[in-house]
Amino acid sequence: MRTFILCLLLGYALSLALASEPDQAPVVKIATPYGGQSSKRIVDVQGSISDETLQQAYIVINGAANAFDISGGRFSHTVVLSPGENIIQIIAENKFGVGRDTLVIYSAVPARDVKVVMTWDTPTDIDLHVIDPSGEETYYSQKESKIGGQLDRDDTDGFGPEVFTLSNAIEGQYIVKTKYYGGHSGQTLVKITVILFGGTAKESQQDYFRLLTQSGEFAEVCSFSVKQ
Ligand SMILES: [Ca+2]
Repeated sequence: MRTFILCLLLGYALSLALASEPDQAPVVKIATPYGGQSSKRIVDVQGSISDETLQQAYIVINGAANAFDISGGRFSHTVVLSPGENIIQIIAENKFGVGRDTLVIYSAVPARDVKVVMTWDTPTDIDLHVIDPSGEETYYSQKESKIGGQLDRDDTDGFGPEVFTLSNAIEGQYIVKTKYYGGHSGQTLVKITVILFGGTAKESQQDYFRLLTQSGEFAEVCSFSVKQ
C-alpha cells in the first residue's frame, strides 16, 4: 500500500515537473507601464515571461543592452527615461528560441542641460564629485548646489550609477572628479558619461575612463565647458 502511494506521489511530482518544463520559445509580455506618454522620470517596467525556469533576461533601452535577474517568470526593472521617445525591449531566450516585447514611451520630463553618469566595475564605494563654474562642489555629503545641480544618490557598495543633473546650466567650465572612498577592492575602472543638452538638437555625449588603484585616491577625470 505504501509503495502504491509513493508511486502515486512520484507520478504526480513527475507530471508537475513535466508541466513546467518549457517546450517553446519564451513569450515575453510587458504589463506596465502601458506606453504612450509619461510625466515620470523613473518607471518600473514589469511583466511576465512564460518560461519560469529562466533566471536572466535582457533589457534594451534606446539601443543599450543590459542583463538582469528574473525569477518565477516575472520581471521588474527600474528605468530612468530620457526626455522624448524611449524604446524599451525585454528579451528572453531559451533553447527553443528568443522572445521579446517592446514598449514605446514618450517622456515629457524637462530636458537637463547637464547630466553626468558614473559607473564602476568593483563592489566598493566610489564617489562622484562635480565642481561647477562658481567653484561649488556637489558630492555625497552636499547633494544639491546653489545653481540647481543635484546628485541622485550615494552608491556605497558597487557599480553605480551615481548621477549628477543640472536643469539650467550656467556658462563656464565644469570639473568631474572621482574618489576611491571604499575599502580596497583592487583596481577599479571608473566610467564617466557626460551628456550635454540631452533630448535637444545640440545634444552631445562623451565617455571618459579613469583607472583607480588604491583607496583614498582622488582624481580628476574630465572637464567640459557649457555655452548657452
Ligand atoms: Ca559612492
